[in-house]
Amino acid sequence: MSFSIGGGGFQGGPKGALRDFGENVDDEAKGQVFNSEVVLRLLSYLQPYWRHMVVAFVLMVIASVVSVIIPLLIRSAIDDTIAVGDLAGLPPIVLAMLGAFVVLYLSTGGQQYLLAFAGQRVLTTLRHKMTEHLQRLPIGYHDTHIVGVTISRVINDVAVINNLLSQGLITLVSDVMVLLGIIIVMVSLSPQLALLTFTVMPVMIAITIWFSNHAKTAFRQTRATIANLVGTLAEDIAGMRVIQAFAQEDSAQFKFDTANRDNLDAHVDAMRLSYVFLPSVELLGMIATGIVLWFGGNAVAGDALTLGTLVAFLSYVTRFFIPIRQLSVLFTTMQSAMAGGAKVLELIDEVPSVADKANAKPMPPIDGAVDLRDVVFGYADNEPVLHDINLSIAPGQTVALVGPTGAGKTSISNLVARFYDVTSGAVLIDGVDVRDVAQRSLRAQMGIVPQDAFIFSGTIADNIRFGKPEASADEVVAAAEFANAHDFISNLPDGYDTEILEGGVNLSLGQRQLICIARAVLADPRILILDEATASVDTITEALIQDALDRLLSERTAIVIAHRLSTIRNADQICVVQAGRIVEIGTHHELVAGDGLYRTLYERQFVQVEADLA
Ligand code: DCP
Ligand code: MG
Repeated sequence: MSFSIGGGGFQGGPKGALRDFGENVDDEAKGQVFNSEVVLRLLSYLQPYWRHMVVAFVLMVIASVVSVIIPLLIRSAIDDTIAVGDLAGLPPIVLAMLGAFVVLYLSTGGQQYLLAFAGQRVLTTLRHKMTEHLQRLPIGYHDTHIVGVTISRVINDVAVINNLLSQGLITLVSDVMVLLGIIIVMVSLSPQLALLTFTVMPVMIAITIWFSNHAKTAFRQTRATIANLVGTLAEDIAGMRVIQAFAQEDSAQFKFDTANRDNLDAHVDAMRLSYVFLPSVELLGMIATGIVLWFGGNAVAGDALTLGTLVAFLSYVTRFFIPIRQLSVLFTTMQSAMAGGAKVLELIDEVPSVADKANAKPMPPIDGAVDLRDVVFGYADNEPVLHDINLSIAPGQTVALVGPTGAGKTSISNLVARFYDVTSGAVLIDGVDVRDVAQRSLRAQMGIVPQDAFIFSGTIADNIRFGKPEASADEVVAAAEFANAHDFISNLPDGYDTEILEGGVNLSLGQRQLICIARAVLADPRILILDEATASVDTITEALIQDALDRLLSERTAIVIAHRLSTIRNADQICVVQAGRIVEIGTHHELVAGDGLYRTLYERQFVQVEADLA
């Protein structure tokens, strides 16, 4: 018994089923390594932990200096004691080395701890900020953004930023410091050997540039493919019922496998680069060591160099390549952090298309008059789906919106709840333009019973008091009684404390509807928007729901996207919507007496049913 075939529901507009989930590919294509705006803004999140960062920085400087000093101690041990046969000087040097290692150990450990401490807190703050903002963003945003990708933003992208802020920047500074320190010490120990070591540098620079360029593409690819994978998975899980119903497991699996394989290929590519690059750096280090050993050995034999200096030098050559290797890996971390950071900031900066005015006042207690005046509205610019809507509802009246699917019924109700703003014209409640008041104060006085009877995980009582968390147990029971839900709830083993699983799957659809009605009853809104569910339930439940709805609708202004004949008949006004326009308005008797769309729809859908029932 339905005037419209299939309903849009309040939660979601039509979402493109087959979309490319890797929406961040284009942005990452820029592959920026450093975006000062992104870094500065992200750094501001570290500000509350500046003390931690300062201490971490100091510890980092200490660790860098100590690590540069240790080979000098070895040199001293060889040249000043072992080589001259004066072993008395050896123990202090060994002790000094031990001390240096302890300092290195403590400073590195402390630094890691402080960075992790601050980094994890920034991560938490960013996630808080993002979800807070997501809640502020209008339904229009959520209707047009892919759930999986948004989740990926809040979880994955934030984690890359954490890598950058906590580890990355400090590693960058410390690597550069160590590198400079080593170069200075090497040059001062033996300029000739230092120059010989640096002969491998051009090759080193060349392969680093090669690696970075390829890594840019490879890592971009891994991130794009993982976004696609998450998106595909999220959609498959959400659509599992349909997949199984149409026995399309194989094609869904194939689609997922394709995404999965793309991700694998991207990772293998990226890893292959590392397999080539890192050993190449290793090899260059070996070549440099060979050069130093050869020329340095000759120099020691010719008394141009002390043995200790040679040993220290060899140690520096080995160390020299560690920061270089780390820096090139860091390079890719920075790239993903810049791309991820830009995405995170974009979300935080997203300007709500439905926003409170600066001087928005709270909506005064609502009496219940609703007026739509010359309303034009479209979801996309220049594509109006509602034209010249004029509708006036007196306080306490029930208006039934009927009409073919896609006519604009849900859209009209979306405007009254201000989920969207009109393109032109105005929606007035008690004569107040809904755009002039604070959204939350407006919606707090409105009740919405969505078509899909959305239930949260938690207990039944939690769900009923969702709109009024402070409600007492008695109030919850009273609301359930009013909504005809009390009987079935009391028959459950745990009654009102029954734990509901995510999506309310352990309740029947009819039970979920009754709970949603109880939720609206408890909130006692002055204006109620009801998207009647079309799903049929058994006749007893149907009667319970009907009875509950009748009581819920009386005494308040109600806009009902109606499918039940009884709701339509009892309505004070029936508003027939077709192709975005109100084509007929009147009571059931008036409209049936006419010969418009209502009468056609009525005869086609209900007369036969009534005859059957008679
Ligand atoms: N529309 C859109 N973007 C959205 C929601 C809807 O472009 N996020 C379009 C689809 C329809 C038109 O707006 O062409 C009207 O959609 P409604 O959801 O308002 O239609 P109804 O509620 O009348 O249809 P149904 O009975 O199927 O729920
Ligand atoms: Mg609809």
